[in-house]
Amino acid sequence: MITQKDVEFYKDNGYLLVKGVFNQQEVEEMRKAVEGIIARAAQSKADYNSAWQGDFIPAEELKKLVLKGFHDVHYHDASFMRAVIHPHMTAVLTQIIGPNVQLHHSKMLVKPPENGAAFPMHQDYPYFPHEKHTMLAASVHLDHADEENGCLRVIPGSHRVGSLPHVGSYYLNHKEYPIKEGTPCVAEAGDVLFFNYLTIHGSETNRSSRTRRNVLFQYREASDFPVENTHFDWGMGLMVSGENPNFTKVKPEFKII
Ligand SMILES: O=C(O)CCC(=O)C(=O)O
Repeated sequence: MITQKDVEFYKDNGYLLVKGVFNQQEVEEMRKAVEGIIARAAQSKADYNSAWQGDFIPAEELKKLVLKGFHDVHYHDASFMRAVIHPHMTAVLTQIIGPNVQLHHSKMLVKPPENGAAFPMHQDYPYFPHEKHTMLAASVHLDHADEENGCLRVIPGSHRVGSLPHVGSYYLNHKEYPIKEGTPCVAEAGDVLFFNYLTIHGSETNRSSRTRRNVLFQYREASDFPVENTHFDWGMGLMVSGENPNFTKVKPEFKII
């Protein structure tokens, strides 16, 4: 799926856009699954607005922004589980992470037209710090994403700077790191943007008349352990590729609620 040059690009820049990881039919299946989650959430009155809060946008504007965000999507619909372990996906992951790859968590991010919420620039590292920094996001595009509908933006090479102080541990100072200065990653439905959890990224408001739907899977190398007891999601540690050299070290505990 990718060449050695792509692997070098990822190592140098901290991100890689891979075209055509999923075909039209697979994209359609995931779009339907996203709609299903939104419909069931509305029915069960669990339909929260997950838009980021903070001073990175004027308060009046922030009030209008909407984000449909749900975690653990592979527990909502089987199409996402198929995507998590899709052979095209694992082909890329094993080249940029190594033979043994685990899922950390999954989520969906739907930015509705006109007022789809922005993401201030941030690193994912403070949310789930790990020892070896192998953690990366694979953001699966379910729509064409461009500057108008708030595509992902990255700061190439920023993963090499290490972890930076975040405002209230959520995002970077927006005056120092304005969203618009990130490199826009224009993508088609079916493309996947891979980026390391130290790579600075974010996205602008969706001001277009088009929805921007993404599903995001976080993966890590199987012997890369968390350094803090934070951010536990269902399915954390599922083997996506290879074998688990340390299975005795981790035992998930579940509580039925
Ligand atoms: O999808 C986006 O626009 C941003 C997602 C993001 O920054 C995140 O989930 O950490």
